[in-house]
Amino acid sequence: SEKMNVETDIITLTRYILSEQKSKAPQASGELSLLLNSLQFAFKFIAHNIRRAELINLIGINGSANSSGDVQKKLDVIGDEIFINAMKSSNNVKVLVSEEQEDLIVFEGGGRYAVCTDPIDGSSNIDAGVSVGTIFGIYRLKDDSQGSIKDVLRKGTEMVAAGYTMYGASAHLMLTVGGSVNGFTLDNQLGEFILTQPDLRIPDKRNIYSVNEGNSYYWPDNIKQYIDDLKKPQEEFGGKPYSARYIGSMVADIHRTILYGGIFSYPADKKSKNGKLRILYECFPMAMLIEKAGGAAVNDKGERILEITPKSIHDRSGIWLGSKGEVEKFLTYIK
Ligand code: AHM
Ligand code: MG
Repeated sequence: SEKMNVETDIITLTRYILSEQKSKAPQASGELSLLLNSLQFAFKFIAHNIRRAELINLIGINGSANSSGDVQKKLDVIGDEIFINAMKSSNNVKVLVSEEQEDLIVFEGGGRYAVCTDPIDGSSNIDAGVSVGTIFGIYRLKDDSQGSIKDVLRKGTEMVAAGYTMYGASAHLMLTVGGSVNGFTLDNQLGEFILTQPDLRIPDKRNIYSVNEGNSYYWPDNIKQYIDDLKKPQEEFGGKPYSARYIGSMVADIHRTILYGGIFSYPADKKSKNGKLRILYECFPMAMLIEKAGGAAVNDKGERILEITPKSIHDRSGIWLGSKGEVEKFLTYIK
């Protein structure tokens, strides 16, 4: 008979979620597991549409205008709709905050969780084929909550889970449900996320910095000084200076930072007085992932990002995150 080298006992995301629930919270109702299952459906559906959109753009599958003359929806709108529908039908989400929605959404019925998301972050990069992603953070509602803005205007330390899915050559999901960080890769043929990077740890140091230096004219002096110093030969890195790496798509820049180490930043400056990145669905989930992987995440004052309490759902913050040693070096530049 034919012999094949096939792994027959792979760990899918569903299997991982169920075994986590069994081992860490045997008494749990399974609501979070069901919610995570709805999330993974949203990721697959968005990934599918991003792949299709690339083809449609390149070879014009539908022609420039479709036959009924409908205006074709932009990918961020499609992503937002997919996400909202998946969360609504999961029956376990009461409150949803989306970058694409000015107000929070409260679902009738709903469940015991609040989800904050940027459904397609970095969408300005899509036409160039650069990776974009979905970022998400999850809170459990307080026992007496009926579902309101109070459920999400909380410290990041109160999140029960967070992560992102990056849509590149394949879709990569990085997830923490409070313990370690695990990486999953979508097998398109199987339609399953497979555990490919268990218990990810970010390197303690690495000579890579990731920031939009085009804004440096507007930076305060201490940030200019810090970045200038990184360009000098570094004794601890064999005399080499830092390398600059900036994709301009947060998920892709954070993905590299988790895997290789280094520091990523989007500071506040004279032009963007509160920074650019949003606390609830950009800064918090990435900060939780980075911390759970052994790194650090602070704001421009050097305060821990996850200790901030946002005042409104679209609040922004300056952010510095990555390898612990790199964030500590940055902190020495703050008076
Ligand atoms: P968006 O939510 O409008 O897509 O903006 C967020 C993106 C991040 O992915 C990325 O880190 C940042 O904006 C890049 O901004 P800039 O082009 O100013 O460097
Ligand atoms: Mg965004």
